[in-house]
Amino acid sequence: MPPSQKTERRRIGLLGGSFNPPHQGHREISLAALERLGLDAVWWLVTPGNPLKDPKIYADYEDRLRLARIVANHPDIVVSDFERRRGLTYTAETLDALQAINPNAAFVWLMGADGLDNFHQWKEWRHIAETVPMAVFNRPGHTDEALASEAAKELAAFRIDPDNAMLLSETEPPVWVFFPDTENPLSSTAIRSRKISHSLTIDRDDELIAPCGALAFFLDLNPDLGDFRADVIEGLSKLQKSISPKYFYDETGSKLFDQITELEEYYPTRTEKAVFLENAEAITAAIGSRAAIFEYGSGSSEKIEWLVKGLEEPAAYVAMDISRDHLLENASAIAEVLPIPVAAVCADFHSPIELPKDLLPSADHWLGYFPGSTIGNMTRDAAKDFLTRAADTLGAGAQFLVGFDLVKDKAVLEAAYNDARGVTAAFNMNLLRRIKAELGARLDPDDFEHYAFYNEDEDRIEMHLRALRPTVIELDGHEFSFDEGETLHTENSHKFTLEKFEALVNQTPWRLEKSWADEKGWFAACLLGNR
Ligand code: AVJ
Repeated sequence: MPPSQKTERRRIGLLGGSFNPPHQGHREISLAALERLGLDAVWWLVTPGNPLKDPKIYADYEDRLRLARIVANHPDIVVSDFERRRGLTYTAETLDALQAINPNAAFVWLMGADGLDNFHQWKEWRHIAETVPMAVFNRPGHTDEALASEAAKELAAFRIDPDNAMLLSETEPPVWVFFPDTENPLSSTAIRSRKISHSLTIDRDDELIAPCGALAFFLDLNPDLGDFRADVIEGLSKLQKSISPKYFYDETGSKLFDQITELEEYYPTRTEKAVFLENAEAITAAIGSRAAIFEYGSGSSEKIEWLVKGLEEPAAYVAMDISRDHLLENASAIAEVLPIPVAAVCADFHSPIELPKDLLPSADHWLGYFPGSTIGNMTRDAAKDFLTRAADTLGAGAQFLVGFDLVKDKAVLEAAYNDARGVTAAFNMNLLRRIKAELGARLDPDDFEHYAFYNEDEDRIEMHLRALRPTVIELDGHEFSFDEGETLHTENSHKFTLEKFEALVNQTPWRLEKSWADEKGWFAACLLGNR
């Protein structure tokens, strides 16, 4: 992962409290802080219980979170259950934990003036003051009596003028500011125009872990999405013209793939589902208790339900995908229905991934999950490298559950990629449409045909676009000519025997623990372990 180029740190205000109930005062302080301190976001840290207060007076935690999200109603206010997830009750510990996982954020502690009154009774309050700059907001109608409090007196020398408040977040603590009036400096029309219905704050330039809506965390590793134009030019320049299958999956391509999975001839998706569901008990028993699941290429997160239901005390589900918007949408949706913490990581599994595992402390071990025979798209070397990286990501004592397509009768294989309705052909041809529409290439799709066959030497289905007659693709002044019958190679879909898969696995830190297949022996699920 290249280090972030951004030199300016993200400025984040932290407003802690029981939010019992959340109210406009919380919102006013947050809006004032955003404006006057020049913050990028305010995180509301909803504490499960204030040790100074009686636990019986608390409303249900989920209710407080939900209500807080409604009251916040602002794109830059994020309601977080971080303290509950980490089992933290003291602000001093929460701050240490947040700084440890977000070294690139500049945190500011926000408080109402009433908080200052008893601040000197907080656990390690001096440590707090030495750890983060603080901003105290007087509430309308209150006098400046908070300034007479014990903590205010002791910290008096570190107080700066509200006129310099913009510098607060970048000033070395201890430092604090007191705003005698917390009138919201934004006009109400300005607030209204910024209202949205949910509060998701995502940083796209920084690698940042933010508490994010219903998600336990969202980690954005800013994956390289590839340069379609450069990759097409490079691929068309090769002796065997080729292009990565990842470019199949624009919106049209993704819809076509969904249709493929429903086709009579396309057995893999339904066979895999049957393998997982029919062996659910054995699979979940072999995984054991308190596994945290990390799904590679989680897409619509549909396949997690095959697994999670039968698992004993699953600890967490972390969805990972390269497509940020789909990931957030699908992971957030699954977070609402799964009874375990759900998080999301935007990344490319062709690069190393480091998980913030300490955010999910109850896990006994990690389980990589890679269904869909996507591993078949990789060359053997790439698959070996991928499995080796995954062992690193998941750590010692991890397991890895992989679904892959098995070698079988050639006619069955070839039919699956040459369906009678021509959906696979349309899926393949969609690439030409994209090259034409998005890159402005000059080409005639009618000069090409879908071509898929089983290459027995390589144990793989190959998909190509084959020229029906001599033709040219013109792109950015380049002319790429095709002889009649010449192909553009668009995809490999490797098939394995169990023996060959195990031989591949043995060249990585993993060992085969168990495997399952359907009666016909068409599709397999393997559980690997690195213990
Ligand atoms: C998603 C890679 C598993 O190889 O069968 C389906 C893609 N290509 N039909 C596969 C695909 C053509 C699919 N994978």
